[in-house]
Amino acid sequence: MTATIAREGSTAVVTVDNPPVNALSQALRQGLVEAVAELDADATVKAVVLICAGRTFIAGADVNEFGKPPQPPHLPDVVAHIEGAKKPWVAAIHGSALGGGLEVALGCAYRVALASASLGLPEVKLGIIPGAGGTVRLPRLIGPAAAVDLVTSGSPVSAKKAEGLGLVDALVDGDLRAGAIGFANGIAEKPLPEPISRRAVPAVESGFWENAEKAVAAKAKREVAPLRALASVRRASEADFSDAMAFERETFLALRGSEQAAALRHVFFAERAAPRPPELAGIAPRDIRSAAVIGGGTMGAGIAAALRDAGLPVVLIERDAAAVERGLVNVRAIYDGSVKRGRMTQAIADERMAGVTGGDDYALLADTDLVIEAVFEDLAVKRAVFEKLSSACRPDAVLATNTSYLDPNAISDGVSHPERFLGLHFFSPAHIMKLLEIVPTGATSPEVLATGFALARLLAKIPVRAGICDGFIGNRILKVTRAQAERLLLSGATPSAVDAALRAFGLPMGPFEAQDLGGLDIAAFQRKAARERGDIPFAPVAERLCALQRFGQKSGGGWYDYQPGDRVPKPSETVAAIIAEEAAGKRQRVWNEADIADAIVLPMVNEATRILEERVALRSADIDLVKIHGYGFPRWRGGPMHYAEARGLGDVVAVLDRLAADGLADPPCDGLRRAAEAGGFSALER
Ligand code: 3H9
Repeated sequence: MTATIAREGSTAVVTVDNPPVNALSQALRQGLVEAVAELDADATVKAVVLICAGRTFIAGADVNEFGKPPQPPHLPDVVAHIEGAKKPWVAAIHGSALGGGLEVALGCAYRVALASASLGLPEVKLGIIPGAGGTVRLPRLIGPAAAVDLVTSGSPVSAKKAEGLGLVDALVDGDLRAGAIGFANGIAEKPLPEPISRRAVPAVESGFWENAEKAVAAKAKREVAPLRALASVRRASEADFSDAMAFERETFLALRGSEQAAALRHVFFAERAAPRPPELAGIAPRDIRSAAVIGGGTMGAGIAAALRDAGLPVVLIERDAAAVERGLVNVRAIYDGSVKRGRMTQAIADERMAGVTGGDDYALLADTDLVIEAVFEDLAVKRAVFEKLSSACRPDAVLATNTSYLDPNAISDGVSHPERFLGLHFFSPAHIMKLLEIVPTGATSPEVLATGFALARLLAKIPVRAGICDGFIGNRILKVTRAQAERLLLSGATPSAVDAALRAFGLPMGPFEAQDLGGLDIAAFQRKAARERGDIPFAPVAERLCALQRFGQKSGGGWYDYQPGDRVPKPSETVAAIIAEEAAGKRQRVWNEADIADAIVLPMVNEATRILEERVALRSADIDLVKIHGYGFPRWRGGPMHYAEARGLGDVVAVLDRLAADGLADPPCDGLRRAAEAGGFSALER
């Protein structure tokens, strides 16, 4: 039974119990309709409390049902039944009331909530809009402006804020069930409030909708759902209830079958699968109650802040007192920035900072549970750090390297108790970026690997297990992206054309703008190391720019020129001249946006397929998460692997074959051809 009824005097309590998150499955929808009918018919019942078992109120429609034909009773009808009930229903909210869950609550006569609860309509994050009256009832209850915010952002609000908006009638302290029953008893004898569907929408000032449309469009870029959600709220504010409901439902159903919704659903499930690799099921992680970071540069300071934000006390170790001081200043700068941007109060920043201590003596780490090394990318330097850690730390302390290019097996050579060592590859800025590549060595124990995943959960990061190769998953693909971008320059494209094409594809910036922002020197350093290993990196133009000290924005020029104090990229004659020299004698062609995007994105897919075949990544969805959370690949495209599958792997192979024939990309690898024949990458996931 997904909805059961109990009696508390004249109040009935309907308890929804549909783990894990009380999603509105067909059985639950049916159960709610039956509960309304039963309680309407029971003259002893004066009011009804709708409450949920488990960790949350109803978290929405069942996303697993989205690919299938809708089964009756449909949610709008369920909500209408509740709204039309003869007794007042009181939604008692804990955890999250999201999507269809909030729509059910809007059908209730009243809503009460624990202060810790949150309420929202996150549908746009799944590429859809609310489909059971959310866009129609919300403006009637809280006014169009607040409704637009909630519906188009998809972000939930706290119960306290919801109370201020009029979305929640009362906050309950302590026992939600008892508080809700008390509330229900208090309103049981009052006349039923007017159903939200019959209320009028407050008027808006002139120009409101036009301004809202501009603001939403600017934020949504090429995401379809937010503007459609806005249109639905507008319709709800301008048309009668039933007309607006029909408009909302039609839009919901059309978007549900869209490519963007499929991509966003793919990411939704990938994000939930990532923290729980099946091979670690049942393996208990080690306890992490304290942490240390070795190295207080940009990366180390960011990692320290990430650990501290998760509530851990952090020790920052540097070479000497002056370096310790610089490291602490770097951490402080992160918190100052957060205060300035309004992300935290000064008091919280001070409290966080008070939990970060610095020192140059490894003896401070005698009782630390986790140490993350983030020193200079040099094997000898890193090995020296781990030699000291081997003797300074407890034998069960987890030791991690944040290397992005070096081989963790080589770094851990000589570490005592090597089963406690692993790679934890953070992305910069480490306190903000969601991605964490977790890289076990041959010796890492399952328990320590599980600790890496548990840490990711603690830090609210998306963990992806990566095998050992040059650049792991993300940077290995990035190398191909950059090489492709230069190939295009030598065949007739310009940096600004390439960047514009990738932005049009949906990335926040193109590869050349991104290099100018991050600095060309880091990649140059990595290419030097690669050459020393016998590799032949392809970056003819970037090498010449570095030789001219054109390292990007920080040196006043890189792929573009910059005016002093200005970050606006201007096409550079110097760069154009270098490109022309390097391109001399090579076949030139005319590039359009779509062809440029193909010539960058599809070789990424090819390299990612090799990564999958070599089991450097275990699932193609993991690669999607790496690109979305580490490199700005548009979420609404589902990541490169989902994009390739949705487009058709046969087409991807054909385009790569054509590019390869013109010398503009590697031919498709065998794995990609096999996946194309099999109809998907799952054929390569063993
Ligand atoms: C909607 O409602 C449309 C309506 O307007 C119109 C209808 C007509 N369905 O996140 P967690 C699973 S659209 C099915 O790790 P947490 C999830 O896959 C929906 N399954 O937990 C995972 O499964 P597993 C709008 C769902 O405690 C397990 O639950 N609603 C759904 O960290 C635990 O998930 C949303 O978008 C679902 N809707 O966070 C809400 N939700 O264990 C999406 C979760 O097998 N959900 N699962 O891997 C969330 O934001 C979080 O799950 C929540 C709990 C905050 C509720």
